[in-house]
Amino acid sequence: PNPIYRKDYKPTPYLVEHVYLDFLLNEDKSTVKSKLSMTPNYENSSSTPKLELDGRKDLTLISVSVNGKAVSEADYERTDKKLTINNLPQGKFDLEIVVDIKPQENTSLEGLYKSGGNFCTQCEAEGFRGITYFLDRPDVMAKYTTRIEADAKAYPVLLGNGNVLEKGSAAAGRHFVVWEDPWPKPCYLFALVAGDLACQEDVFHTVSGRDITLRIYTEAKDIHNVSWAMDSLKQAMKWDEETFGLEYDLDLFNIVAVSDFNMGAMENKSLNIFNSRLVIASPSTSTDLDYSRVEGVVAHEYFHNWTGNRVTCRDWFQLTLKEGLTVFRDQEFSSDMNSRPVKRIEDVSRLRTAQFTEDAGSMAHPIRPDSYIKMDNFYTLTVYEKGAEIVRLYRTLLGKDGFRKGMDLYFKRHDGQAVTCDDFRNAMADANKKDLTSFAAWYGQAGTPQVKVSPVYDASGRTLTLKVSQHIPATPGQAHKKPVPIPLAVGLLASDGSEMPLHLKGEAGEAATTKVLLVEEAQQDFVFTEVPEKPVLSALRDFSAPVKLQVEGQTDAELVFLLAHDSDPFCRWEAGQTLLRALLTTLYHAARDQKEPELEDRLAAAGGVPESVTSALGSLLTSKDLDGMFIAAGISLPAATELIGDIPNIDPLLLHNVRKYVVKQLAARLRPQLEATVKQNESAPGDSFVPGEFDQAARRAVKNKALGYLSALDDPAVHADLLERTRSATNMTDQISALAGLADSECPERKTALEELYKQWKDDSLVMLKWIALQAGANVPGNLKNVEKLVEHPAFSIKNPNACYSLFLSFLRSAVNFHAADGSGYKFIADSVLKVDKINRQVAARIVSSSAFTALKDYDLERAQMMREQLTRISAENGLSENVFEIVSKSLE
Ligand code: BAL
Ligand code: ZN
Repeated sequence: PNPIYRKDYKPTPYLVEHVYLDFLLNEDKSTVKSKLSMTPNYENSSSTPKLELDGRKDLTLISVSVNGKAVSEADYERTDKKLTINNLPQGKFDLEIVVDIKPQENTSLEGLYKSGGNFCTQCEAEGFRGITYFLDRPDVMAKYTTRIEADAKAYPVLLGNGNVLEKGSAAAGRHFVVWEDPWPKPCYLFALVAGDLACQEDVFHTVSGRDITLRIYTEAKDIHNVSWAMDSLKQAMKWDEETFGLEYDLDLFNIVAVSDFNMGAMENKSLNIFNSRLVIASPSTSTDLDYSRVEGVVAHEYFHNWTGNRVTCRDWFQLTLKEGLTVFRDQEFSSDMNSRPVKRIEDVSRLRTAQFTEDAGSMAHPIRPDSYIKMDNFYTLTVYEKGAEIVRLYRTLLGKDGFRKGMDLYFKRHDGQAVTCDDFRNAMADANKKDLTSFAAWYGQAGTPQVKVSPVYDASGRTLTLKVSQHIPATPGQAHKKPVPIPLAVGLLASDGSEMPLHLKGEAGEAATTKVLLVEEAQQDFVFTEVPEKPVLSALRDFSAPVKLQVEGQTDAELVFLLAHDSDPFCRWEAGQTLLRALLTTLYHAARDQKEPELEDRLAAAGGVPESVTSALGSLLTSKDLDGMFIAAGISLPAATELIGDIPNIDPLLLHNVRKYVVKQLAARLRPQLEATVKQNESAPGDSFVPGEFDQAARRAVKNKALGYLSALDDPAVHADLLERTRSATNMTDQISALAGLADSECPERKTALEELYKQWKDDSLVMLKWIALQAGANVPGNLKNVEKLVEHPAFSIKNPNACYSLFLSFLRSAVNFHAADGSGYKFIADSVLKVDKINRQVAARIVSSSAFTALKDYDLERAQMMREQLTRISAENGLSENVFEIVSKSLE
């Protein structure tokens, strides 16, 4: 397969003004008739350019005609991917194409397919070409009219984009609806749903006084569990009006939940289609985390109506233009709805545990990639999460008002257009009269910048000099990098824990207690004056840039001090994490080079867990001024993936065992405090679960985190308590947390709890996903045989993306079993990828790209070699998808 390059972008020679689609949906085959009003987009010339339409080989072409006249076979060519039409007339013309498709056989879940007996679509990025031949690229924006016809009994609900223009009956018990979308859009935003669905309806009054009808559709059994999604939608609509002055632009907004969906959800114009796990929520089946995800994703898709739909991307390389910006918007929304510090910590954790790894592996790419083989492989954490961090940089530098001015100008200039990341940056720059040219480097370079800060205090001159340097490691295809502009937010703490007023040399103005330094060079000094005593530096406040920070000479005592006193909640949390990362690294190194005595004894001999760390975490745990969510995050150990890459040729099993040792030590020493925490945060009998109620959720979070620590003690009394909790829990957060506490122990309670949960929830597919994930990710030695059995279990279906993600992605997180020394875990994943690839290439590609296979050079030589063997085996497979090929071939380079 050939890569597509960003530098090769060319406008299309033809545009489409209007698209008329007629879908005749049937069980054996469905017919799609399209009528396209084409307009020339080329320089006048005597001959007309050829029209190359995208398509898939499973389209059965029935007819092509231009201006009502059949195109002769001599005037068009077909390949597996294109329909090329020659000798077109000058000026505007109508093109009519009829194809047959078989949605019922479409297991890729791209284009038109069936889920749970209903028809639905997924067109982003390039699914529309599986429905009919078209200019399937985002810079072709057209108005759509869609007629949908199907059997009235089997498919009473027929949904499309926009407003209903007409509806009625058709012959043989069929019916039809015609939808018209007045807003021009690219075809990736086209959607259709036909099914037997229940509906919950509500209304939103806009700021200008219009009433918008809101409808959520699900299978009948789930419709009573959509209130949270509906409330989230209304909150998001209100927030976007208040925060960005953005009002909804149609009279109807539909959400449909389907159970087979590759992504989380899709922002099709006025007809969002959602993975059911991000719509359906009830206290007994959904965790607090599920609730917050539903809230965030419902908002995210709604926000796309402006950032993505009204202003879209010129080409797919610009994906972060809409995704980075919309993730930033949903993060801000969730921060305003809940706890801002906790949301920031969650987002940074996700970035660090997964995006930093991606940015250091074989698939590393800039937020605006330069090339791709399959665009589907670039819906990544880099494009989304790092992209959001880059948007946040503008906000940090320009302030809230400056950022809003930039957004206003962006919409003023580009509403109705398909544009680039440069257009966004220019709007930010022009609205604020700032030169932001250097920010282009963030869009073009992959890799996580490593920033070093050396604070030098001069007591006689009362100055503090921060010597700052930055370095971006080489990534595939990019050996040398230039510096990027890094806003580095800093504060200085006095010995009593108070914040010093900051005076930056060469800068006038009010002395604030947080200062944003703009680091633009490879090395730069910043001097603070009037610094009365040697301060403790608090750096990268609120995680002001997506970088890895190292403060030279920082002592454990300073970190403990920051953990106790920093006024910046992110830095307070980060101090604890830095302390723990250093501890894990030290212990890992101490244990690595010897085989004897037993690991625990070696770790103890190396100093074990120092009292200073234990007491710092103990103070956090018992703090009265912090909420439970923050405490839970504060006492959590950094994920193993945060250390992989920093420790060369890591042995993942040893790291896992070191982590386990630290958890057990902390649990043993802090047992009284942990037990007290559990007791203080138990919900009182009769307390009812209130979705979105922060205090309740915070209490559950810290209680369950404490129980998680206690479970590491391998104490039969704790196991019995956890089993009892799985039985008596009144909400899924508590029930699944208790089960998770048992999942890694080889105790009899584990088996009982798993069996009981299955019995209780076997008819609820969303709970079954949790049940599968817990077992697949367990670190019980020899668990692979259980995971292999799970693949055959009735609760699992290899055709369902959610089930695959729950099983295979969770298995990838099991250090003990995925990284088993005999390579059996690697083989299992390779076998599974090959199996899934024949059904659903996007899901198969996601499994490989989430695996350590893409970072095999970070692992010990034996494991790296075994991973390479499995990748080679996958790459040799006949008929391998381009999706999997791209990831595997890059990982083998
Ligand atoms: N556009 C694909 C799904 C999402 O990011 O909203
Ligand atoms: Zn999105």
